[in-house]
Amino acid sequence: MFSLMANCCNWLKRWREPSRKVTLLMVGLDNAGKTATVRGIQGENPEDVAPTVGFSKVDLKQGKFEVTIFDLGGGKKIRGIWKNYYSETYGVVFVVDSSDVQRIEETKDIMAEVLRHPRIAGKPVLV
Ligand SMILES: Nc1nc2c(ncn2[C@@H]2O[C@H](COP(=O)(O)OP(=O)(O)OP(=O)(O)O)[C@@H](O)[C@H]2O)c(=O)[nH]1
Ligand SMILES: [Mg+2]
Repeated sequence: MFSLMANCCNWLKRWREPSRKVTLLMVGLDNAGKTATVRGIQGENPEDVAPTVGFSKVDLKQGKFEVTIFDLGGGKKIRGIWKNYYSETYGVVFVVDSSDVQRIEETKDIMAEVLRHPRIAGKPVLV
């Protein structure tokens, strides 16, 4: 009985907790599949996506979390903006097109650059 009450109290406590805001970044080379992945997460069709010029922002609710995903353009000329988002992000999703073997070296270099950035080092990373 006591354990049932304790469980109910814990559940009520969690239910009353305010939602937590989490910001995540999607990075990776152009054409890697970042936008397609975000679309998949949203339950949308991941095909026929255009290259991202700048960024696109997506807000999702996942349980108690209000998640904001910044899907950043991966083109060479756009990568310079990535660092502007590093300080506010909780973690990074680095999307790799493993079938694009010709650009694996470039992927490795860019990933290393992101991971050693002082505002990213030590934060959660999903590849
Ligand atoms: N078959 C297949 N196609 C994919 C997959 N992921 C992405 N694509 C396709 O690959 C192309 C590029 O995907 P995007 O999601 O636009 O790539 P991106 O990383 O957002 O590229 P930028 O916005 O330019 O940085 C699109 O035509 C997608 O439909 C996948 O897992 N399988
Ligand atoms: Mg994109």
